[in-house]
Amino acid sequence: MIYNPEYECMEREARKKLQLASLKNLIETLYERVPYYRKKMDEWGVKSTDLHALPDIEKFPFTTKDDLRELYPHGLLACSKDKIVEVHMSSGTTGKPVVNEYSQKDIDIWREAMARTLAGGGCTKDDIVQNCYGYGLFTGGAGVHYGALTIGAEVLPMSSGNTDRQLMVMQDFGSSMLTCTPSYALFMAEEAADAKIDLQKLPIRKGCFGAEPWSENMRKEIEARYGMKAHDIYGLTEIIGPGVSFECEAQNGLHVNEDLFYPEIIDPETGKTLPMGEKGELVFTTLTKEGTPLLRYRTRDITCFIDEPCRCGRTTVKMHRLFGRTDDMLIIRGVNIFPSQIEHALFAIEGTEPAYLIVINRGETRLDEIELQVEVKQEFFSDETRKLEELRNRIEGEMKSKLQIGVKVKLVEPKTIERSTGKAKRVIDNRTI
Ligand code: DLL
Repeated sequence: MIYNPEYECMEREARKKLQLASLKNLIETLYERVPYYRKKMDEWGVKSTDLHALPDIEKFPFTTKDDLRELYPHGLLACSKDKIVEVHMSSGTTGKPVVNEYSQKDIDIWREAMARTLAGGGCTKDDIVQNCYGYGLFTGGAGVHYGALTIGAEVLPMSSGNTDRQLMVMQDFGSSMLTCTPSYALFMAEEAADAKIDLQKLPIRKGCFGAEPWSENMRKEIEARYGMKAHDIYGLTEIIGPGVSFECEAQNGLHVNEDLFYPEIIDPETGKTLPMGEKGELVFTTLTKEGTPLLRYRTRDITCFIDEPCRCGRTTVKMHRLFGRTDDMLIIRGVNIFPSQIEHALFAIEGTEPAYLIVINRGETRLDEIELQVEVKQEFFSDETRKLEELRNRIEGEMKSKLQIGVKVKLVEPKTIERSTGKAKRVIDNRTI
């Protein structure tokens, strides 16, 4: 279902005109109201009058996560403080959190963006949405909640965790749509299997998953276990939360809500815009936000645009599911490795469970070593050790051929790797430089 055909299926040239007008307006507002942007634009020697066509955006300065941290908590506010009605934050692993301060207009934008997102995943007013994204400062819970209400669906505001209760509610209230991180969806499925709950027999038929990296194989696993269609949804606190881009029924790339968020892909080293289709860092400008609008925000997420007509009828550009982040790239003995590559290779191997942990140590010889802990099916532990040995060798062989570097594999019993009800932690880096 397309929630807002007028904007989602808009003729492309008309959308470009709209984007240009919004962008001019935004730049003027930022220059007038946010001292930080005024200073930066003055330093770069650019004014809103320098924007004649969309590609002129390249003349304007970027905003980075470090800028946001430095300006914590209110340094990027572009409207009067009394207009703010809600605040969300994301903490990350280091430093001050990044903040998004929403005016009522921003909440309305978010509702719209999330209604489109959930509709892309098949949500209608007849659905019962079991929302297991965390409620609180995290944007997942509130974002899905607003979107579902906007569509007119029923929401079960579960938040994350308490899996027994999640499964009870899922059965007793007949949830038809699930929203949570993909790793939590799989964890719930494992718990359901242990409790002899047959998910296939429940009405749960669709899901919108995101907030962390996941792979095509993980999608297949979720779809098979629940008997559902699983859709990827993307967003970040700084821009709006979830609702920036989402998959439609084609499940082949995520449509960007382009009339609200202007996307660019740049070379992370040089900052130059890359030609259509090339992989690089995703950058967003919020076109209509009022509270904390951002100009050319560098997300550190790596993807590419897919610029081909989509069978769903939406005309918005699509982004490929994320390949990784500029900052989660591991450099092991000079080789660049993304955790997503490890996951991809692992999921193709029969016998492994969808839980793994990458541990990086600096070995005795001062060389970096990757230990990959992988859960395997219980039967491998009850069978002869030869089978375990064979599986371990297979995984090690596969990793070597895919990553061009040796990985030590440790097979562990099911459920020994710690599960998260929110974003999964996949890497432990024990190196001290
Ligand atoms: O994770 C917003 C969100 C909530 C998105 C619920 C989808 C569903 P943050 O906590 O600020 O916001 O984290 C944003 O998470 O820059 C990506 O690196 C990662 N991320 C978000 N969605 C996806 C996805 C929310 N679908 C950061 N695939 C982003 C891979 C994702 N990574």
